[in-house]
Amino acid sequence: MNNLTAYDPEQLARQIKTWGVELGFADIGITECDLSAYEDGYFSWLDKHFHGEMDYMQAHGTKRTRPQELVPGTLRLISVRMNYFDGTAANALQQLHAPERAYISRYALGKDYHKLLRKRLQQLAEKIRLQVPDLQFRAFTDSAPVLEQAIAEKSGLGFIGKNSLIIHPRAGSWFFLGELYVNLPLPVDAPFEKQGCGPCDACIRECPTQAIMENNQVDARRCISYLTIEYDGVIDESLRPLIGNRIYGCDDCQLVCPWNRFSAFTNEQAFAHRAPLDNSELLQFFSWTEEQFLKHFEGSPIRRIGYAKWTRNLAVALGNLVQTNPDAHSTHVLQKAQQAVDDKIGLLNEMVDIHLRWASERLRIGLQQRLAEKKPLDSIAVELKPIEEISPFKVRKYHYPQNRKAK
Ligand code: B12
Ligand code: SF4
Ligand code: SF4
Repeated sequence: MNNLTAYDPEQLARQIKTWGVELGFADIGITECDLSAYEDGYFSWLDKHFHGEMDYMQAHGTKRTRPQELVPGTLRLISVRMNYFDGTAANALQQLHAPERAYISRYALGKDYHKLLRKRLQQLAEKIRLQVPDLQFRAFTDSAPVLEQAIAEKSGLGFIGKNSLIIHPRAGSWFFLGELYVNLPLPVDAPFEKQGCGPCDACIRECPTQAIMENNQVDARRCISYLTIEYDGVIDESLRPLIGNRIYGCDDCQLVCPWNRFSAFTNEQAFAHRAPLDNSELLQFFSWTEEQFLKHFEGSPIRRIGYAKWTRNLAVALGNLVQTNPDAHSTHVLQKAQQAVDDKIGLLNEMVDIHLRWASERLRIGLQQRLAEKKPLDSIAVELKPIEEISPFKVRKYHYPQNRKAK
């Protein structure tokens, strides 16, 4: 530990921020290890079983809220954020409001972020070690019992919004978080003390499954992100229609957030969208074999969910095609969808089959109704429901980064 005194902490903290930016981080903050203000919130979330089947969220006791229990000797937490919104990807709203198309959350259109962020954090630590050879550190991103949002808020990277995400008033929320736990007594940054949502509650109102509960805690069991990515089982039948065409994750509580007008696009080539992920039809994805799935998703976070859950999610979205407007085009799509769904029943496992049978039945009933109700185009046009009443394919005000057109 001798060398720990041989540097100027103020100067090193400034250098860490400069190096961090050079390594592609959009912001870097430093805080100490006392997360006690967040401990009750975290345990009350667990007590309500809002974590669902994410056992890893409760497996580590107080290690998540007490950094020194996870990494003894830690004195400071360096929090970083990296933008991931790719401004060149197809428009999220258009994809979200076209039920025959597949919506994939913006963070998953490019390469998996875990490796990239950890590598950059490692590089940052190596630069610090050149100045302080006795540096001890651990690098994390979404990979260990770390309370990333609490650390980011305390480090001054943003406030925890009502949607429970870190939001910076000048940078929105389209970024990943990562941390370095270090044994250096660096000066700390001012925390974000003011919650910046004010009277806005757009995310709470717009959440398709009403997953944002009191105290702005997200009940993961209702959240589409959990249901389509983390959850391995049978999705509750009452929630399936609300999922719409979101086949991997969900962004609605960020798309509606006014602070995201101020977010910036990513500069990382790794997060650039891979065609056709940003702009594909459900049936195109559904036609992929397991081999094609594995090939297309090499290096992508989507590969982690496996082919069975991928098929389950697509089955739910195909079953939701019946929520589209009853025009001739969609009737044709329904017929194709039902055939494709029926062809996959019995090929994977019972969990997937339950969703396939559900989709098939909905498509069958939807088709029957449409064929029985065949009316001249004019009368259909008169009877069309306003699209904003058709949940979950809502058309409301969404906020894109302002520089969207600049690229
Ligand atoms: C578990 C998890 C999920 C779960 C649960 C989400 C949740 N809100 O808890 C699911 C699978 C649903 C999920 C979804 C998503 N996630 Co996620 N997820 C995590 C993970 C692993 C842990 C989050 C956690 O600790 N939750 C526990 C609860 C208790 O935390 P909380 O609600 O924020 O509560 C805190 C405070 O609000 C406060 N508090 C809570 N209740 C109360 C009550 C009172 C009275 C008070 C005073 C305080 C208080 O204390 C709590 C502790 O800090 C983190 C990575 C990490 N290791 O931290 C990523 C992380 C939060 N996820 C991330 C992302 C990007 C997403 C998605 C956008 C992905 C997508 N597009 O589908 C969605 C967004 C959904 C949403 N609105 O949260 C990013 C967020 C980046 C950012 N800008 O903040 C993270 C940080 C991953 C990363 N490294 O970048 N996620
Ligand atoms: S990610 Fe989607 S389902 Fe989850 S809280 Fe946000 S809007 Fe609701
Ligand atoms: S949508 Fe409104 S309430 Fe929700 S996080 Fe953004 S500012 Fe806060």
